[in-house]
This record gives sequence, C-alpha cells and structure tokens, in this order.
Amino acid sequence: MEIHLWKEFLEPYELTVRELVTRFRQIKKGYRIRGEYCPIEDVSGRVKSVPSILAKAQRKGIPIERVGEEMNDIAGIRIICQFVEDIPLVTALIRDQLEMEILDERDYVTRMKDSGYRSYHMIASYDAHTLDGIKKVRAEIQIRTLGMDFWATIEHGLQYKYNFGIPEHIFDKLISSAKAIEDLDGELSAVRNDIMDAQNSMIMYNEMISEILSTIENLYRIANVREVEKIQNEFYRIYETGDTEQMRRFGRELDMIAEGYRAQSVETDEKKI
Ligand code: 0O2
Repeated sequence: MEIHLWKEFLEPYELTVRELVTRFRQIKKGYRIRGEYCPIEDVSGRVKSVPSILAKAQRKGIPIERVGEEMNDIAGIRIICQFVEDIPLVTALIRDQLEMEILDERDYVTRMKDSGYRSYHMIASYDAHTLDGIKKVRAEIQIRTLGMDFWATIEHGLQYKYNFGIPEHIFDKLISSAKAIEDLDGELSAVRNDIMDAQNSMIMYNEMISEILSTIENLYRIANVREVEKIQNEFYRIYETGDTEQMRRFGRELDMIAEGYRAQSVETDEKKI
C-alpha cells in the first residue's frame, strides 16, 4: 500500500476552504455596501481532520486510496441563514455567481432526515490552483438556518457522546425538538419582511450617521473650529432624540454647508493662480 502523505493530500482542500470562505464573505460585504439585505448571515469552513476521514471511510467502507473521489465533505463550508426563504436564494447565488460545477444537491430541508436533521447540501467541484496545476476538489456546502444549525450542533455532540447509539428517550426528544425548530422557522418566516425592513432601516441609518461624522471631520480641517463645534453639538443633540427624519434633514443641511466651503476653497485656489 502506498504511503499516505496526508498533509500534502489535504493542501488543496485547505486552499479550497480558504478561498470559498473568502468568496462568500466578499459577497456578504457586497450586499452590505449596497445597503441590501444579505441572505447569508454567517459563513465558516473546515477541512475534515485525518482521524475523522479514517473513521468515516471505515463507517462507509471507502478504501483509503479512494477518499478523494468518494468522500464529499473533506472540504466543508457552512452557510447560516436567518430564514428558510434565504436558503434557495443562497443556492441560486452559488449556481449563478461561483464558477463551480455542482455535482449533487441534497434537500434535507423539505425532506427532514429520519434523525431529525435538516439542511441543504450542495456538492461542488472546485478548481484549486496548486503548485502542480489545477486540482479538482470536492467541497460540501451546507446551507441551513440558525435554528437548524443549533439542532445539528447539539445532535452531533450527542452522537459522539453516545458513540452513535443515542438512547431512545433522548432520540425522541431530538425528534420533537427538530419539529419545534421547524415550527419556529415557520413562525419567523411570517414576520420575515418586517424583520428585513427593520434590519435594512438600521443599516441605512448607520450609514447616514457614518457619512455625517465623516463630513464633520472633513469640515474640521477647512472651516472655523467654533462653527464645527456648534455643528457637532447639534448632531449629538439630534442623535439623543433618535429622530431619524430630523437627522436626515440635518445631514442635508450639513451637505450644503460642506458644499459652500468646497466652493469657497476652489475660489481661493483660483485667485492664487
Ligand atoms: P461530520 O462529523 O459532521 O463531518 P452519503 O453520500 O449519504 O453516503 P454522507 O457524507 O454521510 O454520505 O452524506 P450526508 O448524509 O449528506 O451527510 C454529510 C454531512 O451532513 C455529515 O458529515 C454531517 O456533517 C451532516 N449530517 C448528515 N446527517 C446528519 C445528522 O443526522 N445529524 C447531524 N448533526 N449532521 C448530519 P459526517 O461526515 O457524517 O459528519
């Protein structure tokens, strides 16, 4: 039997996980910059440890020299969504925006596993650019809600604690809690639009505040200090009231003041010339 150089074998998987996680984080950032709701709440990734690979290979009867071809989740990405409705948005995004071949999809969201497990799995083939050229690496992308993830984490821990033989009374509890999480996800879906509106308003409000503060900072460099101090005090006074409309008006007036100063400095520069 050939000697297995695990570190070397796992290198393209490490690369794949790093690149995919970065890609999803960039997508998330892109939504934030545009001030749009992002269906991705969180993303993480891991490369399966060698003992886990060996244990799974033994469990599934996969010959060690075939794990690269037959084990789908050596590179694993997990995407967490707030709502069930976000899951198809994320799967569409993966199909349309990431240059990867999708080899298989498993919908355990609409078809819960007998264990109670729910999640959407996509098996992708990713081109990892290694020193030896492009290597096609399989990656499993799990997409699930916060609730589904909470359940899976607890159940996974229990599986290991009981060595994959969970006692019946605990198994029953897991099944009933899986159903409770399904109900909870359903209830949250009903208020998804309201929650999304609230989150979007919060993002936009924070962006407006950042812009105002940056304008005040710029004014400090070119305008009369006393005047900037007065502007800043007014900003804090309005901020205390939490009145968004008043803050918006203040922002517009501030833009006009800043515009005035900019025009003045252009005039002065022209005179100097
Ligand atoms: P770990 O420890 O998380 O890495 P198959 O093609 O069906 O023979 P596979 O890979 O078992 O092979 O496919 P499946 O069933 O889609 O499972 C892939 C992964 O999904 C698992 O990897 C788990 O991470 C997760 N998963 C699947 N079923 C369950 C479940 O009942 N409970 C929990 N908590 N997670 C589940 P691993 O390698 O089995 O586990």
